[in-house]
Amino acid sequence: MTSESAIEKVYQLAVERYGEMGVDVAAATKALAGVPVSLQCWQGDDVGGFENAGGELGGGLAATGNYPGKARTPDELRADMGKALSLIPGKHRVNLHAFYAETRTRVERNRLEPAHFAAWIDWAAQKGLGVDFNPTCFSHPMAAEGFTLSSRDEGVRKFWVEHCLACRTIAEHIGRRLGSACVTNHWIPDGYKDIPVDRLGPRQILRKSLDEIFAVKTDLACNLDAIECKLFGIGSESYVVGSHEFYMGYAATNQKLLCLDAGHFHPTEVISDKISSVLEFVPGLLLHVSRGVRWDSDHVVIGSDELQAIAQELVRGNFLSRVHIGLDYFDASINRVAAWVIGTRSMLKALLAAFLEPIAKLRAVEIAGDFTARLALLEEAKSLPLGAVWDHYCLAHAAPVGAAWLDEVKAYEKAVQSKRG
Ligand code: RNT
Ligand code: ZN
Repeated sequence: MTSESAIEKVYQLAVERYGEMGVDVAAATKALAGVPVSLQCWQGDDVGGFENAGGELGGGLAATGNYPGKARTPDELRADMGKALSLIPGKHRVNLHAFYAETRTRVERNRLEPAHFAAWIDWAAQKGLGVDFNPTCFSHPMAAEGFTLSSRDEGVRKFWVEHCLACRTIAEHIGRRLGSACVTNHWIPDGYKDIPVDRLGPRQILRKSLDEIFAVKTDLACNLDAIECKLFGIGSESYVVGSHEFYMGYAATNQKLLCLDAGHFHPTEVISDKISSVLEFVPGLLLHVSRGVRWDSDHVVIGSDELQAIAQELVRGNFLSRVHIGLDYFDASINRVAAWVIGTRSMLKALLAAFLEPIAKLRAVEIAGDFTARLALLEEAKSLPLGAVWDHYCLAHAAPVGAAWLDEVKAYEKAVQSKRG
């Protein structure tokens, strides 16, 4: 066990060391405490949802792995998320998908109501968590043809428009109840496996559907709409209706939040460089922080160069009031509670590193045209004593220090998850 006094000692030395670089550690940790990360509920049950237990995961999504102990009920999922949240410093949010509704009998997705999320809302209120929301336009017979909001079948299209409208009503209710705007992210899987001859038609239909959905005004203090693009998915390799250009144009024209998912671009294309570009034209962003490995594989977020670059952009640009950070991955090959903890702690640590950057100095040398110093100082900054500040931050926020959280997950796995059939 690391002793508290040792943590305190190295922290004091770190404060001094950062101070020499012109960095105020207390200001950095205070800023970090104000940044919530939205934890995706779907990591806990491999994007299963609770409406038709046993239904196939659709929309070209794939959760690979068969690690035992996934959550089977809403109570189990809440317990698992509660466990994960207790191992992460700070106050955060929970991201729900519509098919995590709790209904006594089957309720069609276009008939969902706030009441079907009462247990989630009460739980979040009691824990002081914000909640975000998503229409579920996949894993459903009406999505079986591969088209939802862009379907040429008017019955199908209407159904999904109604579903999105129902979701926005639910989100507005959630935001009002919890006193914190709910970000509603609209993602659809629509696309073709093979080369289409009409790329325009489905996009015109999607535009019309979005117009119908957003024609109903919601209170911006309670609900914020986001739209999420994608380059390709499994089964939509050749064409995705909701491409980056499509939603970028729509979000800019209609002043919606744009959702950038780190796994939704060409493998060498990064979202960190997009943040300052698109924020010139859209009111805000939702980030789906993810980690693609060779493709949009939704691996657990780790402290990669790109994660650091995302955090740096958010902090350097002072964008955090306009950017909502959500995680989006689903790994079924490791303990699912650990997957949340690893990804969220990595995200927070990357933000802390960004807040601790000797930015004044870096900016000064860049403006002076001294690119030698810029590169040199950026490299030196990488080995400043971040770990000492992070450990102290965890301690101050009553979260386990270092890998101590892993013992708690192992104990939880033994006592709770391993007992699930
Ligand atoms: C799919 C999108 C989308 C989903 C979630 C479950 O490629 O990234 O955000 O992962 O809605
Ligand atoms: Zn996503």
